[in-house]
Amino acid sequence: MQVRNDWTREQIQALYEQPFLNLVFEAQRVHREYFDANTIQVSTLLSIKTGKCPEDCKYCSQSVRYSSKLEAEKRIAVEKVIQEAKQALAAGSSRFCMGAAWRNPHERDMPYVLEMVKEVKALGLETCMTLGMLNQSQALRLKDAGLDYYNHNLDTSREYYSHIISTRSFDDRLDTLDTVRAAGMKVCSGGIVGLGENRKDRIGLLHELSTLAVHPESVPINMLVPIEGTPLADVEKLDVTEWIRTIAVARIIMPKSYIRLSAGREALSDSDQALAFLAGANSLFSGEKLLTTPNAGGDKDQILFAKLGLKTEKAKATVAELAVDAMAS
Ligand code: SAM
Ligand code: DTB
Ligand code: SF4
Repeated sequence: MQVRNDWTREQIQALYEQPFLNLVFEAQRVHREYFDANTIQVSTLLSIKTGKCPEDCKYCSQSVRYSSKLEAEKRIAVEKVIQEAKQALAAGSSRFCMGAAWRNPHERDMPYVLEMVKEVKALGLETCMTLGMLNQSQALRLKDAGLDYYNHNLDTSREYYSHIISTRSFDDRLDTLDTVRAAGMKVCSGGIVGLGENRKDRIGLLHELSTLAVHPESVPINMLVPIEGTPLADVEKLDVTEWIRTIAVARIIMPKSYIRLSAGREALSDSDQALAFLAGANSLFSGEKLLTTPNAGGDKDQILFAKLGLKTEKAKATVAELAVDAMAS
C-alpha cells in the first residue's frame, strides 16, 4: 500500500463505516506491510510545569479557567527531570516526552527547556516535548538542542474545534505543525475521541491528519479522560469500538506512522488493548501517570506485553551502559 496524502473524506468515511471486523483485519494487513506486528514503541510522559494554563481547552485539568482539583506546580528542576528520565530508561522506554501547561514557551523558559533536551538526549533516549505553540526561532533552537519530536495535537475536526477551544484556532495549530516540520523535527500529532463529537468529526480529524503534506510520524489517539470541574466532566462515554475504529482507520491511511494508544487506557481491559494493537496501534505511554492523571502503565504493562508476547523498541543506551560509561570517564 502506497503512502497517500490525498485521501477524501468520503474514502475515509467508507473505511470507517465498514463492518468492524473487516476494518480491523484490513488495518492489521496494512500494519504488517510496514511494521513488525509484535513490536511496540514505549514513551514515558512527564509534566515539567503543571496547571494554571491560560488556554481554555474544555477537556483539560490544567486550564486556569476551570475548577479541577489539580494542584499547580512551578517548573520542576532539570535535575529532577533527568532523574525521571533515567527511571523511564530503566523501565524500558525509548522516548521521554516532556509537557508544559503553556500557551507557548516564553523566552525566559527557553534556556530551561534547551538544557533539559540536551541532557535527556545524552542519556540515549529519544526526546519529545509538548509546550504549546512555537515560533520559528524556538523550533530551530529546540531542534539544535536535540529535540527529536514535537507533540501538538489537532484534537478534533475543524468543525467541532470551536466547541472545545476558543483561545487558539485550528489554523494556529496547523501553523505550529508547519513550523516544527520546517525546523526538521519529527511531528507527533493526533487528537481526542469522546469529547461529545460525532463520527463525522472523528473522520474530519483523520482527514486533516492524513492530508498533511507529510504525515505525522507519531499519531496519538487519546480517549477523553473526564476531569471533574471541567466542562466535559459529564460528557457521555464513547463506546470503545469507536476508539478502535479511529485507530484502525489511522493505521490504514497513515501506514508508516506510529499510531499511539494514548490517554484513556485506564478504562480499557487487557482484551480491549489487544484489540487496539490488532487494529494497528503500535505505541503507547507507559508509567503510572500521564501528565496529571493516572495511567494503566508500569508493571501492568509488563504483564500485558508478556501475555501478548509483545517486544518493545529499545533505547540507544541502557542505564547499565550509562553507568559503565560514567565509570570509564
Ligand atoms: N499545553 C500543551 C498543548 O496543549 O499543546 C501541551 C500539553 S496538552 C495536555 C497535550 C494534549 O493532551 C492535548 O492536546 C490533548 O490532546 C491531550 N489531553 C489533555 N487532557 C486530556 C484529557 N483529559 N483526556 C484526553 N486527552 C487529553
Ligand atoms: C497526547 O496526545 N497525549 C498525552 C501527550 N500527548 C502529551 C497527554 C495526555 C494527557 C491526559 C490527561 C492528563 O494526564 O492530564
Ligand atoms: Fe493548556 Fe495544553 Fe491543557 Fe490546553 S491542553 S489547557 S493548552 S495544558
